[in-house]
Amino acid sequence: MKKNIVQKIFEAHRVSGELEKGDLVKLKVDQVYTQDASGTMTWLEFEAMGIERVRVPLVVSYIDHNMLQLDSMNTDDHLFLQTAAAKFGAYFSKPGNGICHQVHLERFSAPGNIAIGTDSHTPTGGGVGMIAIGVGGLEAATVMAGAPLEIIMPEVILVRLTGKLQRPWVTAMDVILTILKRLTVKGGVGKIIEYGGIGVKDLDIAERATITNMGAELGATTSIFPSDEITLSHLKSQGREEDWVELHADNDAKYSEVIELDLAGIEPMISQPHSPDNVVPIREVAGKRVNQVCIGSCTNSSYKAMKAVASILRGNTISERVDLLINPGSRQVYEMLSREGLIADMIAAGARIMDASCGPCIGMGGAPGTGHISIRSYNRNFRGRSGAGDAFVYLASYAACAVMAVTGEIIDPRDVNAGFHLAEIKAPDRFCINDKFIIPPRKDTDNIKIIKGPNIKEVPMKKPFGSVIEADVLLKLGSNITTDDIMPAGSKVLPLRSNIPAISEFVFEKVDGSFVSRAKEAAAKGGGLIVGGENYGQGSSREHAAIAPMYLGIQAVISKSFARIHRANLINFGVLPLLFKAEEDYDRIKNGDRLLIRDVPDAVRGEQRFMSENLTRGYTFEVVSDLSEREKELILHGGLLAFTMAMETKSAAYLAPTN
Ligand code: MIC
Ligand code: SF4
Repeated sequence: MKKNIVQKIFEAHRVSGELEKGDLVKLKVDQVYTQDASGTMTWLEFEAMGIERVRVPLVVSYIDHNMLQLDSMNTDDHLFLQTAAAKFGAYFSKPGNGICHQVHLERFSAPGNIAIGTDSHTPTGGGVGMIAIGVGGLEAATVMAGAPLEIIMPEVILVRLTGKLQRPWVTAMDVILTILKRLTVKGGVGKIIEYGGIGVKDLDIAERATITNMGAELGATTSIFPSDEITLSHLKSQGREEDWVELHADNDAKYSEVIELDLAGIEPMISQPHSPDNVVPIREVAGKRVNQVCIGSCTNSSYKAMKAVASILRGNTISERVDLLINPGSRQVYEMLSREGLIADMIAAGARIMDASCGPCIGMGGAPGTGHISIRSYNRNFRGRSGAGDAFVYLASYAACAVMAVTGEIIDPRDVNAGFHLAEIKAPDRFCINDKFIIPPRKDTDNIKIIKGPNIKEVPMKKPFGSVIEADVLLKLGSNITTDDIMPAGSKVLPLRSNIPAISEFVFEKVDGSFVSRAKEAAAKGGGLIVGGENYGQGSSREHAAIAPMYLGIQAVISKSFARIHRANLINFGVLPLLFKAEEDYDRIKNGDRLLIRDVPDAVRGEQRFMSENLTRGYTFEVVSDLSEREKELILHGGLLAFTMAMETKSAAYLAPTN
């Protein structure tokens, strides 16, 4: 049978299941990585499972998100993560080494491997032909404990690239923004996007990684490129050519859909507030005054991107009204730019150079001013994510960002008459390799003590369901609700990631300031319910968007559809993801209605149809669930952790070593 790349990698890793769309597939995992914002919970969960050492060939714990040290909380968490990595057998990437996805791409990504990461942009690794999937922390902890990864087989679609990018002002960012415009933030749900066609040869690894990174914004399970000579030269330049395997789809391999994209037709694009798919050609919004420009993030902070930015800024001065913030993606990138004098070019132009970290992308500093326009080379522009609720965040390529920092207005770089030079940049033959701060796993772990600061609290668990759920609808929401809406990030909230009681005070803070107090009142009367539209929980992998509502007493979310990672997180923490059987029932429910959902455990075990009643308005309706057999077990136990801990031996079915 002719196979696509996804089928080839899945087959080589299959533990069980058919590779047919909708089937439950269990896969052996080669690599797991965590980052600090989601990692504290993940490692606490791993510790709670009582396993002595990770049972996956490669595990890396990165520090990149919670880098502001306003008090002792983030620093304490870093020490916890460092000591946990030492104790449990993971590499530890110190603060300053860079953004997990960029560092992983440089130092660990391997074609043909399967990696999971506790961050939604893990698919960045698809740029080198690796299946890289973002998951919730508990999912990752379970895999680190030796369980296979379980996923419902997505459909595989092909994006066939033809032509060449018309350089110099069109970049890979414009490619993925064009795809987002076409497919929207829901367009990739339930899908893996495979890239192919002759145009692939025109894209280097940094460009491919930008495209797979932002596949997360399409809602795709992951995205992947072939592994070819370009992949080989990337690995060679990182001193890792032994990790190379060639990977191509067979001629006539089958896909559920084929999308044609001519690279030559792509022009500079921009995503307008407040959704990454709100994309137009830059020319359509030209002329608006710009207050802030931020360049970096896991989408656009490679050596190539940064070198291009330096070449644009060299000899120029940024506009008086613009604040320009630049985060190199990794220590490797930062060191190389510094040695070549490129940081000096940026500084001379007026840029502020920040840590090699996520920074303003997750509201860790760099918040725009009131009502300001911020242009960012990042991947998400959800309202409030920047730290300023009324700011207008646009997303564009690093090249367009650099130009706009100088002009002080939104402009298509092709329309700037003179004064800008964008050098043609080739990936170097050899990157500067310095792994001294990626601390390898220790063998002698007996005397290692895991150090926990006072802000680190235990992982809470949910009680299993009684026979009915009788609860109030605490919040009715529209479509495309993000995890940033549910559980905000930013400098004030992120340090509380290891403390669920404290972080739960911020649930839906930016959407409805009285949600938490209503939830607390409701907790005494059977808990609460949330009603959502399509694609509930899109965006990040943060399981806090499930744990904190659970902690506040949320029993179920009833929605038209769910984003993949968030749905899994709800189930992992024992919250029922329910679907409206009839669309009009969504319209009929109002905020504050009291609902009765009958025979919950029986319905979960049986046909997953839940007879429900709106006690406030006096009508009955049906909601359903689509839980797999495993998910049913998890829900009935109150979640994955409760399930795992309820098992007599830690090595029963779900933790059976797979390697
Ligand atoms: C994000 O970009 O939203 C984050 C912060 O990286 C999240 C992870 C988290 O919230 O810990 C993600 O993308 O998964
Ligand atoms: Fe960090 Fe932003 Fe990338 Fe998330 S999207 S990993 S916050 S740089």
